[in-house]
Amino acid sequence: MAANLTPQYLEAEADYKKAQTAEERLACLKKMYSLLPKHKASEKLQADLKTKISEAKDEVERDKKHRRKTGVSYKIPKQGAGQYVILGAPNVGKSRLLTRLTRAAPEVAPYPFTTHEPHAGMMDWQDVLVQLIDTPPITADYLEGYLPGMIQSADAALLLVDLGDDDGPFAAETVIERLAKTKTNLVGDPNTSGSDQDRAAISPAHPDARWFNGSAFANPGAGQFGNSPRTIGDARWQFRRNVDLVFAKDTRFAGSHTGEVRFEILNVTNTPKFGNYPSINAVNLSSFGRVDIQAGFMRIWQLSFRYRF
Ligand SMILES: Nc1nc2c(ncn2[C@@H]2O[C@H](COP(=O)(O)OP(=O)(O)OP(=O)(O)O)[C@@H](O)[C@H]2O)c(=O)[nH]1
Ligand SMILES: [Mg+2]
Repeated sequence: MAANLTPQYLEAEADYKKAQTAEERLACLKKMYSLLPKHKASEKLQADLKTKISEAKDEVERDKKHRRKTGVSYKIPKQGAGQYVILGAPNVGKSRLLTRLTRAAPEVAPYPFTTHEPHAGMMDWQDVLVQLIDTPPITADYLEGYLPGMIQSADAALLLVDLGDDDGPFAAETVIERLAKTKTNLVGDPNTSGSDQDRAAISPAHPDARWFNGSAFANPGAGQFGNSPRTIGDARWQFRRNVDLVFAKDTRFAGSHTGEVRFEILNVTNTPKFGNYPSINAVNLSSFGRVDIQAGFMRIWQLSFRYRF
């Protein structure tokens, strides 16, 4: 059965796909819901929209609660016939390209990591103006948090490769791989049950335990960005308990000379803290969600003597 979607609905849907923030997505979803013809054939779509609306509401709430104190986000309003983001590894000439094609003047320098924020410029092309955005570089370890959203909402992305450099193609491949890792689809509840100890794969009693449920995440597929939020506030985390015990005794010797005897027990309750190796915890690996090393230290006893003069 066809849902007979109206042009207004399709327009709202197009806006939704371009939305850059959770708030914008929520507004578009509400509009789509109000424009959706309500009948039997659109029941599934109605339900989908309701789920998406409630997810977007959660995301807006989470963003409000966990708004980063540091870090920045850039939103560049679209201008002209289309918005094109210039991407690439460090020092491939992204900023130079912008200076050649537009009147923008980002810093161009012979060393990597020159650009720290996006710069937009308008390029004349035939009889229209096209918006180009120069961006900070991307490497395996470095990706500005706002970039995936910016790319997602742009009309296209240009990947610049420095063919004058033997490593150029590999650096470009790294950019693609890094972007592919940005987000997954959230398709279930990532929480697992049991105590912290039950959820860690450290004990021989449950070597395959999962800290969180890896199958709650799905790969969105090549060239697609996932819909999972940047942080999942309701996923369970370990409450870190650490109690240190210190006894210290000062003794005064002649004049200003003092001695101090300290007896310390660090992590007196011997409560473990868990961690993992980030490099083996990618979403497509079978070990995803597994926590199998201890991040903190076991109980430490130390006796020290300090002489001050
Ligand atoms: N020979 C040659 N040099 C170029 C070309 N494009 C850029 N360069 C030089 O390469 C260096 C890096 O250029 P940028 O435009 O700063 O490179 P970028 O990709 O913006 O670098 P980051 O901002 O650090 O990522 C500069 O010294 C440029 O003059 C080119 O097409 N040919
Ligand atoms: Mg640059």
